[in-house]
Amino acid sequence: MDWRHRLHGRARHDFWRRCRGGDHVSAARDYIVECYVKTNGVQHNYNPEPGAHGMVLPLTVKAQPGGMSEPDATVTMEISNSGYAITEGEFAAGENNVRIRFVAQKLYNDFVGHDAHFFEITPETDVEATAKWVDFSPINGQQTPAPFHFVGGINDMPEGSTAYFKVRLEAGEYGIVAEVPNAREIGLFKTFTVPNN
Ligand SMILES: [Cu+2]
Repeated sequence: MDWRHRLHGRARHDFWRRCRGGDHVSAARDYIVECYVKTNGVQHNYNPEPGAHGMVLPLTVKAQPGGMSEPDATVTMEISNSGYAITEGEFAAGENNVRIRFVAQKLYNDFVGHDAHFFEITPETDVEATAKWVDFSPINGQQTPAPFHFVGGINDMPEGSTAYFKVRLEAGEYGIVAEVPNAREIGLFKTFTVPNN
């Protein structure tokens, strides 16, 4: 999977409502994974003609528990209304097993909520442009090519849930941003340094 093509489930809003209502998933559910990054103004989930975009994938989650154990985490980060906080461990050079706790969640007026997208900061990186790019609602939002190199992350999930992902980092500077309007101004933005081992 190409992480630069972020994947979203359009069904997630329905998922949110069910989770908030305490109606835990007890039957098989169908979902759609989609990419809504834009190229030449066209979102990738759109399929105007054969061979064009159409980055959508239907999938079914079975009701039977998968029996998987909780993944290990080398660093734990919480996302709340006030931003990101590392609560256990730290980012290091090499592979990081990241646990994200969605302590608070809400929908912003671009229909997206708190999430965490990691990008490299080099002397050439325009951090302000990057923080704005991830908001898809402006006409140039999430339009390829991105002004930064995206290394990994996790999309919005319901409040109270926990997500896991792996990210391989080299020593250097990184940023984390949420794809909501004015993310940097409202604090859904953080930078961190990975030291040389
Ligand atoms: Cu795409």
